[in-house]
Amino acid sequence: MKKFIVGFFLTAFLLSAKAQNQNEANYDETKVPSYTLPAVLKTANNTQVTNKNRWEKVRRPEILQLFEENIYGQMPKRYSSLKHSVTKKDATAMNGRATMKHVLLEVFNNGKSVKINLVLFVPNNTKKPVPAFLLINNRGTDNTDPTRVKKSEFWPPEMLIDSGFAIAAIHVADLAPDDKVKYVDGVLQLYPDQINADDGMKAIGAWAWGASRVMDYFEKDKDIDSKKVAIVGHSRGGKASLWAAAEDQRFALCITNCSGNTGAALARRQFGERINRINTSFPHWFNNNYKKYNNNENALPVDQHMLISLIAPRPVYATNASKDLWADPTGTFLSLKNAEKVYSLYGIKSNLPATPPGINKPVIQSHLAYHNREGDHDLMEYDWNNFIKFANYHYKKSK
Ligand code: GTR
Repeated sequence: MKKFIVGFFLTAFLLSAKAQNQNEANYDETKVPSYTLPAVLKTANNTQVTNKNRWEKVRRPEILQLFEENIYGQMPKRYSSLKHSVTKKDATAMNGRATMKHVLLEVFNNGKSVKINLVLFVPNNTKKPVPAFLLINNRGTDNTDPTRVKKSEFWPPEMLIDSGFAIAAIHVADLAPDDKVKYVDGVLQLYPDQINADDGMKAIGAWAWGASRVMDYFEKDKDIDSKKVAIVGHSRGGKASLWAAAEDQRFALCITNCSGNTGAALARRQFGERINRINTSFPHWFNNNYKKYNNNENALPVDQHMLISLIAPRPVYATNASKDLWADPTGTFLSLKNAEKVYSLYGIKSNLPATPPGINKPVIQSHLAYHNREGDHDLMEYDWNNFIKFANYHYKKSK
Protein backbone atom coordinates (compact mmCIF):
# COMPACT_ATOMS: atom_id res chain seq x y z
CA MET A 1 0.00 0.00 0.00
CA LYS A 2 2.81 2.35 1.01
CA LYS A 3 4.54 1.58 -2.28
CA PHE A 4 1.34 2.34 -4.14
CA ILE A 5 0.90 5.71 -2.42
CA VAL A 6 4.52 6.72 -3.05
CA GLY A 7 4.13 5.60 -6.68
CA PHE A 8 0.92 7.55 -7.03
CA PHE A 9 2.43 10.79 -5.72
CA LEU A 10 5.59 10.34 -7.74
CA THR A 11 3.57 9.87 -10.94
CA ALA A 12 1.38 12.86 -10.10
CA PHE A 13 4.50 14.93 -9.43
CA LEU A 14 6.17 13.89 -12.69
CA LEU A 15 3.01 14.52 -14.69
CA SER A 16 2.54 17.94 -13.17
CA ALA A 17 6.25 18.76 -13.71
CA LYS A 18 5.81 17.89 -17.38
CA ALA A 19 2.58 19.86 -17.64
CA GLN A 20 4.23 22.79 -15.96
CA ASN A 21 7.06 22.78 -18.44
CA GLN A 22 4.64 22.56 -21.30
CA ASN A 23 2.66 25.42 -19.79
CA GLU A 24 5.75 27.54 -19.42
CA ALA A 25 6.75 27.09 -23.05
CA ASN A 26 6.06 29.87 -25.50
CA TYR A 27 2.98 29.30 -27.66
CA ASP A 28 2.59 32.90 -28.72
CA GLU A 29 3.68 33.65 -32.28
CA THR A 30 4.27 37.32 -31.45
CA LYS A 31 6.86 36.26 -28.84
CA VAL A 32 8.98 34.24 -31.26
CA PRO A 33 12.36 36.01 -31.20
CA SER A 34 13.84 37.31 -34.41
CA TYR A 35 16.43 34.88 -35.67
CA THR A 36 18.75 34.23 -38.59
CA LEU A 37 19.07 30.66 -39.82
CA PRO A 38 22.54 29.35 -40.69
CA ALA A 39 22.99 29.52 -44.45
CA VAL A 40 22.43 26.08 -45.86
CA LEU A 41 24.14 26.91 -49.15
CA LYS A 42 27.25 28.66 -47.86
CA THR A 43 30.31 26.49 -47.22
CA ALA A 44 32.53 26.73 -44.13
CA ASN A 45 34.95 28.88 -46.13
CA ASN A 46 32.14 31.20 -47.12
CA THR A 47 31.57 30.30 -50.75
CA GLN A 48 28.08 30.08 -52.17
CA VAL A 49 26.93 26.68 -53.43
CA THR A 50 25.13 27.08 -56.73
CA ASN A 51 24.97 23.56 -58.12
CA LYS A 52 24.27 20.03 -56.96
CA ASN A 53 27.84 18.92 -57.56
CA ARG A 54 29.22 21.40 -55.00
CA TRP A 55 26.35 20.54 -52.70
CA GLU A 56 27.09 16.82 -52.80
CA LYS A 57 30.89 17.11 -52.72
CA VAL A 58 31.39 19.95 -50.25
CA ARG A 59 28.42 21.37 -48.40
CA ARG A 60 26.37 18.23 -47.73
CA PRO A 61 29.28 16.40 -46.04
CA GLU A 62 30.04 19.53 -43.99
CA ILE A 63 26.47 19.72 -42.71
CA LEU A 64 26.26 16.00 -41.99
CA GLN A 65 29.39 16.29 -39.91
CA LEU A 66 27.99 19.26 -37.99
CA PHE A 67 24.89 17.26 -37.08
CA GLU A 68 27.01 14.29 -35.99
CA GLU A 69 29.31 16.42 -33.86
CA ASN A 70 26.72 18.69 -32.26
CA ILE A 71 23.48 16.73 -32.06
CA TYR A 72 22.97 13.09 -33.03
CA GLY A 73 26.47 11.69 -32.62
CA GLN A 74 28.70 9.63 -34.87
CA MET A 75 27.06 6.99 -37.03
CA PRO A 76 29.20 3.83 -37.13
CA LYS A 77 29.92 2.87 -40.71
CA ARG A 78 30.94 -0.77 -40.15
CA TYR A 79 29.99 -3.93 -38.33
CA SER A 80 31.46 -7.43 -38.53
CA SER A 81 28.44 -9.37 -39.77
CA LEU A 82 24.68 -9.60 -39.94
CA LYS A 83 22.74 -12.87 -39.69
CA HIS A 84 19.07 -13.13 -40.41
CA SER A 85 16.59 -15.90 -39.86
CA VAL A 86 12.86 -16.12 -40.43
CA THR A 87 11.57 -17.31 -37.06
CA LYS A 88 7.86 -17.27 -37.94
CA LYS A 89 6.00 -17.21 -41.19
CA ASP A 90 2.31 -17.19 -42.00
CA ALA A 91 1.47 -17.17 -45.70
CA THR A 92 -2.24 -16.86 -44.97
CA ALA A 93 -2.22 -13.75 -42.81
CA MET A 94 -5.09 -11.26 -43.14
CA ASN A 95 -7.37 -13.93 -44.63
CA GLY A 96 -4.80 -14.80 -47.23
CA ARG A 97 -4.09 -11.24 -48.36
CA ALA A 98 -0.59 -11.15 -46.89
CA THR A 99 2.38 -13.14 -45.76
CA MET A 100 3.63 -12.32 -42.30
CA LYS A 101 7.28 -12.86 -41.50
CA HIS A 102 9.01 -12.43 -38.21
CA VAL A 103 12.67 -11.95 -39.06
CA LEU A 104 15.37 -11.97 -36.44
CA LEU A 105 18.37 -9.85 -37.44
CA GLU A 106 21.51 -10.34 -35.40
CA VAL A 107 24.28 -7.84 -35.92
CA PHE A 108 27.79 -8.58 -34.62
CA ASN A 109 30.65 -6.25 -33.80
CA ASN A 110 33.37 -6.04 -31.19
CA GLY A 111 32.57 -9.58 -30.00
CA LYS A 112 29.03 -8.51 -29.08
CA SER A 113 25.72 -8.70 -30.88
CA VAL A 114 22.40 -6.96 -31.02
CA LYS A 115 19.13 -8.69 -31.93
CA ILE A 116 16.52 -6.81 -33.93
CA ASN A 117 13.02 -8.24 -34.21
CA LEU A 118 11.53 -7.27 -37.54
CA VAL A 119 7.81 -7.75 -38.17
CA LEU A 120 7.00 -7.74 -41.86
CA PHE A 121 3.82 -8.13 -43.91
CA VAL A 122 4.05 -8.54 -47.69
CA PRO A 123 0.96 -8.48 -49.94
CA ASN A 124 0.26 -11.88 -51.56
CA ASN A 125 -1.45 -11.03 -54.82
CA THR A 126 0.91 -8.31 -56.00
CA LYS A 127 3.82 -8.47 -58.42
CA LYS A 128 7.13 -8.66 -56.51
CA PRO A 129 9.24 -6.91 -55.49
CA VAL A 130 6.98 -4.41 -53.73
CA PRO A 131 7.74 -1.02 -52.18
CA ALA A 132 7.76 -0.97 -48.37
CA PHE A 133 7.18 1.24 -45.36
CA LEU A 134 9.30 0.71 -42.24
CA LEU A 135 8.15 2.14 -38.90
CA ILE A 136 10.58 2.85 -36.06
CA ASN A 137 8.16 1.98 -33.24
CA ASN A 138 8.61 4.03 -30.07
CA ARG A 139 5.38 2.87 -28.44
CA GLY A 140 4.33 -0.54 -27.11
CA THR A 141 4.97 -3.64 -29.22
CA ASP A 142 1.21 -4.31 -29.11
CA ASN A 143 0.98 -1.57 -31.77
CA THR A 144 2.74 -3.87 -34.21
CA ASP A 145 1.08 -7.15 -33.26
CA PRO A 146 2.04 -9.76 -35.89
CA THR A 147 -1.03 -11.88 -35.02
CA ARG A 148 -3.36 -8.90 -35.68
CA VAL A 149 -5.40 -9.73 -32.61
CA LYS A 150 -4.54 -6.24 -31.41
CA LYS A 151 -4.96 -3.44 -33.91
CA SER A 152 -4.10 0.24 -33.67
CA GLU A 153 -4.06 3.21 -36.01
CA PHE A 154 -0.41 3.74 -35.11
CA TRP A 155 0.60 0.96 -37.51
CA PRO A 156 -2.25 -0.23 -39.74
CA PRO A 157 -0.75 -2.97 -41.94
CA GLU A 158 -4.15 -3.97 -43.39
CA MET A 159 -4.42 -0.55 -45.00
CA LEU A 160 -0.93 -0.75 -46.51
CA ILE A 161 -1.37 -4.32 -47.74
CA ASP A 162 -4.62 -3.36 -49.47
CA SER A 163 -2.73 -0.56 -51.22
CA GLY A 164 -0.03 -2.93 -52.49
CA PHE A 165 2.75 -2.06 -50.05
CA ALA A 166 4.80 -4.19 -47.72
CA ILE A 167 4.90 -2.86 -44.18
CA ALA A 168 7.46 -3.50 -41.48
CA ALA A 169 8.27 -2.40 -37.95
CA ILE A 170 11.12 -2.55 -35.49
CA HIS A 171 11.02 -1.56 -31.84
CA VAL A 172 13.39 1.02 -30.37
CA ALA A 173 14.02 -1.09 -27.23
CA ASP A 174 15.91 -3.68 -29.31
CA LEU A 175 18.44 -0.98 -30.25
CA ALA A 176 18.63 1.32 -27.26
CA PRO A 177 16.11 1.16 -24.42
CA ASP A 178 14.39 4.54 -24.09
CA ASP A 179 15.82 5.18 -20.65
CA LYS A 180 18.50 7.55 -19.41
CA VAL A 181 20.52 4.74 -17.80
CA LYS A 182 19.68 1.64 -19.84
CA TYR A 183 20.07 3.22 -23.31
CA VAL A 184 23.61 1.82 -23.47
CA ASP A 185 22.29 -1.77 -23.37
CA GLY A 186 22.04 -2.28 -27.11
CA VAL A 187 23.84 -0.96 -30.17
CA LEU A 188 26.29 0.98 -27.99
CA GLN A 189 27.75 -2.29 -26.71
CA LEU A 190 28.96 -2.88 -30.26
CA TYR A 191 30.65 0.52 -30.34
CA PRO A 192 31.91 1.10 -26.76
CA ASP A 193 34.15 4.01 -27.83
CA GLN A 194 31.01 6.02 -28.40
CA ILE A 195 29.67 5.65 -24.88
CA ASN A 196 31.77 8.31 -23.20
CA ALA A 197 32.69 10.40 -26.23
CA ASP A 198 31.12 13.86 -26.33
CA ASP A 199 30.17 13.26 -29.95
CA GLY A 200 29.12 9.63 -29.38
CA MET A 201 25.73 8.46 -30.56
CA LYS A 202 22.96 7.92 -28.05
CA ALA A 203 19.45 6.50 -28.33
CA ILE A 204 18.17 8.39 -31.39
CA GLY A 205 21.37 7.52 -33.28
CA ALA A 206 21.04 3.87 -32.29
CA TRP A 207 17.43 3.73 -33.49
CA ALA A 208 18.43 5.21 -36.85
CA TRP A 209 21.33 2.76 -37.09
CA GLY A 210 18.84 -0.09 -36.57
CA ALA A 211 16.67 1.13 -39.44
CA SER A 212 19.72 0.92 -41.69
CA ARG A 213 20.32 -2.69 -40.65
CA VAL A 214 16.78 -3.47 -41.77
CA MET A 215 17.67 -1.86 -45.07
CA ASP A 216 20.70 -4.20 -45.29
CA TYR A 217 18.24 -7.07 -44.88
CA PHE A 218 15.72 -5.64 -47.38
CA GLU A 219 18.47 -5.61 -50.00
CA LYS A 220 18.51 -9.39 -49.67
CA ASP A 221 14.76 -10.04 -49.46
CA LYS A 222 13.49 -10.68 -52.98
CA ASP A 223 9.95 -9.62 -52.09
CA ILE A 224 11.03 -6.09 -51.20
CA ASP A 225 11.97 -3.35 -53.63
CA SER A 226 14.81 -1.89 -51.59
CA LYS A 227 14.94 1.14 -53.90
CA LYS A 228 11.47 2.05 -52.68
CA VAL A 229 11.58 2.00 -48.92
CA ALA A 230 9.93 4.75 -46.88
CA ILE A 231 11.24 5.25 -43.36
CA VAL A 232 8.51 6.38 -40.94
CA GLY A 233 8.60 7.58 -37.35
CA HIS A 234 6.35 9.40 -34.92
CA SER A 235 7.60 11.99 -32.46
CA ARG A 236 10.89 10.69 -30.99
CA GLY A 237 10.66 7.98 -33.67
CA GLY A 238 10.21 10.80 -36.22
CA LYS A 239 13.44 12.42 -35.07
CA ALA A 240 15.08 9.06 -35.72
CA SER A 241 13.42 8.63 -39.15
CA LEU A 242 14.87 11.97 -40.26
CA TRP A 243 18.31 11.09 -38.98
CA ALA A 244 18.16 7.64 -40.61
CA ALA A 245 17.26 9.16 -43.99
CA ALA A 246 19.95 11.84 -43.64
CA GLU A 247 22.65 9.27 -42.88
CA ASP A 248 21.47 6.51 -45.19
CA GLN A 249 20.68 7.57 -48.73
CA ARG A 250 19.16 4.20 -49.56
CA PHE A 251 15.86 5.31 -47.97
CA ALA A 252 13.77 6.55 -50.88
CA LEU A 253 11.23 8.52 -48.83
CA CYS A 254 11.27 9.98 -45.34
CA ILE A 255 8.17 10.48 -43.20
CA THR A 256 8.43 12.35 -39.93
CA ASN A 257 5.20 12.56 -37.96
CA CYS A 258 4.86 15.18 -35.19
CA SER A 259 8.62 15.09 -34.65
CA GLY A 260 8.92 18.61 -33.21
CA ASN A 261 12.05 19.73 -31.40
CA THR A 262 15.29 18.26 -32.77
CA GLY A 263 13.07 16.63 -35.37
CA ALA A 264 11.54 18.65 -38.17
CA ALA A 265 10.87 21.91 -36.26
CA LEU A 266 13.24 24.89 -36.30
CA ALA A 267 15.07 25.26 -32.97
CA ARG A 268 15.65 29.01 -33.24
CA ARG A 269 11.94 29.81 -33.04
CA GLN A 270 12.01 28.63 -29.41
CA PHE A 271 8.32 27.75 -29.75
CA GLY A 272 6.92 24.86 -27.69
CA GLU A 273 9.60 22.40 -26.64
CA ARG A 274 13.13 23.80 -26.49
CA ILE A 275 16.59 22.25 -26.50
CA ASN A 276 17.10 22.80 -22.78
CA ARG A 277 13.88 20.95 -22.02
CA ILE A 278 14.50 18.02 -24.33
CA ASN A 279 18.07 17.60 -23.04
CA THR A 280 16.85 17.70 -19.45
CA SER A 281 13.95 15.26 -19.89
CA PHE A 282 15.79 12.99 -22.30
CA PRO A 283 19.56 13.30 -21.74
CA HIS A 284 20.03 9.93 -23.46
CA TRP A 285 18.68 10.96 -26.87
CA PHE A 286 21.37 13.29 -28.23
CA ASN A 287 25.12 13.56 -27.75
CA ASN A 288 26.86 15.37 -24.89
CA ASN A 289 27.89 18.27 -27.10
CA TYR A 290 24.24 19.12 -27.69
CA LYS A 291 23.90 20.19 -24.05
CA LYS A 292 26.01 23.26 -24.91
CA TYR A 293 23.01 24.64 -26.75
CA ASN A 294 20.62 24.57 -23.79
CA ASN A 295 18.99 28.02 -23.80
CA ASN A 296 21.49 28.92 -26.49
CA GLU A 297 19.84 27.95 -29.79
CA ASN A 298 21.50 30.71 -31.78
CA ALA A 299 24.95 29.26 -31.13
CA LEU A 300 24.09 26.07 -33.03
CA PRO A 301 25.95 25.89 -36.35
CA VAL A 302 22.87 24.21 -37.89
CA ASP A 303 19.11 24.32 -37.64
CA GLN A 304 16.61 21.62 -38.56
CA HIS A 305 15.95 22.87 -42.14
CA MET A 306 19.51 21.65 -42.79
CA LEU A 307 18.62 18.17 -41.60
CA ILE A 308 15.79 18.06 -44.14
CA SER A 309 18.19 19.42 -46.76
CA LEU A 310 20.47 16.42 -46.20
CA ILE A 311 17.67 14.20 -47.51
CA ALA A 312 17.39 16.08 -50.84
CA PRO A 313 16.54 15.29 -53.56
CA ARG A 314 14.52 12.49 -51.92
CA PRO A 315 10.96 13.37 -50.88
CA VAL A 316 10.23 14.25 -47.23
CA TYR A 317 6.77 14.36 -45.65
CA ALA A 318 6.51 16.17 -42.30
CA THR A 319 3.30 16.37 -40.31
CA ASN A 320 1.84 17.98 -37.24
CA ALA A 321 -1.38 17.87 -35.25
CA SER A 322 -3.34 21.04 -34.56
CA LYS A 323 -3.42 20.61 -30.77
CA ASP A 324 0.25 19.63 -30.56
CA LEU A 325 1.78 23.10 -30.28
CA TRP A 326 4.60 21.57 -28.22
CA ALA A 327 5.93 20.23 -31.56
CA ASP A 328 5.61 23.64 -33.29
CA PRO A 329 3.56 23.09 -36.49
CA THR A 330 4.61 26.44 -37.97
CA GLY A 331 8.28 25.78 -37.21
CA THR A 332 8.00 22.43 -38.98
CA PHE A 333 6.47 24.01 -42.05
CA LEU A 334 9.18 26.71 -42.08
CA SER A 335 11.86 24.08 -41.84
CA LEU A 336 10.56 22.47 -45.03
CA LYS A 337 10.30 25.86 -46.72
CA ASN A 338 13.91 26.69 -45.86
CA ALA A 339 15.08 23.41 -47.36
CA GLU A 340 13.48 24.26 -50.72
CA LYS A 341 16.64 25.94 -52.02
CA VAL A 342 18.57 22.67 -51.81
CA TYR A 343 15.89 20.84 -53.81
CA SER A 344 16.11 23.66 -56.37
CA LEU A 345 19.71 22.64 -57.08
CA TYR A 346 18.17 19.45 -58.50
CA GLY A 347 15.62 21.39 -60.52
CA ILE A 348 12.88 20.39 -58.07
CA LYS A 349 10.27 22.93 -57.05
CA SER A 350 8.21 22.04 -54.02
CA ASN A 351 4.48 22.63 -54.16
CA LEU A 352 4.30 24.12 -50.69
CA PRO A 353 2.42 27.39 -50.37
CA ALA A 354 4.18 30.48 -48.98
CA THR A 355 2.46 30.20 -45.60
CA PRO A 356 1.31 27.12 -43.63
CA PRO A 357 -1.74 25.43 -45.15
CA GLY A 358 -4.87 25.17 -42.97
CA ILE A 359 -5.77 22.29 -40.69
CA ASN A 360 -6.56 19.11 -42.66
CA LYS A 361 -5.36 20.74 -45.90
CA PRO A 362 -2.54 18.37 -46.82
CA VAL A 363 0.04 19.19 -49.49
CA ILE A 364 0.91 15.69 -50.69
CA GLN A 365 2.00 16.01 -54.30
CA SER A 366 5.32 17.60 -53.51
CA HIS A 367 8.93 16.66 -52.74
CA LEU A 368 8.47 18.59 -49.52
CA ALA A 369 5.06 17.50 -48.29
CA TYR A 370 3.17 18.67 -45.21
CA HIS A 371 -0.02 18.45 -43.27
CA ASN A 372 -1.39 19.66 -39.96
CA ARG A 373 -4.04 17.15 -38.93
CA GLU A 374 -6.83 18.23 -36.66
CA GLY A 375 -6.34 16.73 -33.20
CA ASP A 376 -3.65 15.47 -30.89
CA HIS A 377 -0.06 14.31 -30.91
CA ASP A 378 -0.41 10.87 -32.52
CA LEU A 379 0.07 8.78 -35.64
CA MET A 380 -3.32 7.93 -37.10
CA GLU A 381 -5.11 6.51 -40.10
CA TYR A 382 -5.51 10.01 -41.50
CA ASP A 383 -1.72 10.33 -41.56
CA TRP A 384 -1.09 6.89 -43.08
CA ASN A 385 -3.71 7.49 -45.75
CA ASN A 386 -1.78 10.57 -46.87
CA PHE A 387 1.57 8.74 -46.70
CA ILE A 388 0.19 6.13 -49.11
CA LYS A 389 -0.89 8.87 -51.53
CA PHE A 390 2.53 10.50 -51.18
CA ALA A 391 4.36 7.25 -51.99
CA ASN A 392 2.03 6.51 -54.92
CA TYR A 393 2.61 9.98 -56.29
CA HIS A 394 6.40 9.73 -56.18
CA TYR A 395 6.77 6.12 -57.28
CA LYS A 396 4.42 6.46 -60.23
CA LYS A 397 6.24 9.54 -61.35
CA SER A 398 9.63 7.90 -61.31
CA LYS A 399 8.52 4.74 -63.14
C1 GTR B 1 7.74 14.29 -25.57
C2 GTR B 1 8.96 14.99 -26.06
C3 GTR B 1 8.85 15.20 -27.54
C4 GTR B 1 8.41 13.95 -28.26
C5 GTR B 1 7.39 13.14 -27.48
C6 GTR B 1 7.11 11.73 -28.00
O1 GTR B 1 7.66 14.17 -24.21
O2 GTR B 1 9.06 16.20 -25.39
O3 GTR B 1 10.06 15.69 -28.05
O4 GTR B 1 9.47 13.18 -28.64
O5 GTR B 1 7.72 13.02 -26.15
O6 GTR B 1 8.03 11.00 -28.41
O7 GTR B 1 5.95 11.34 -27.98
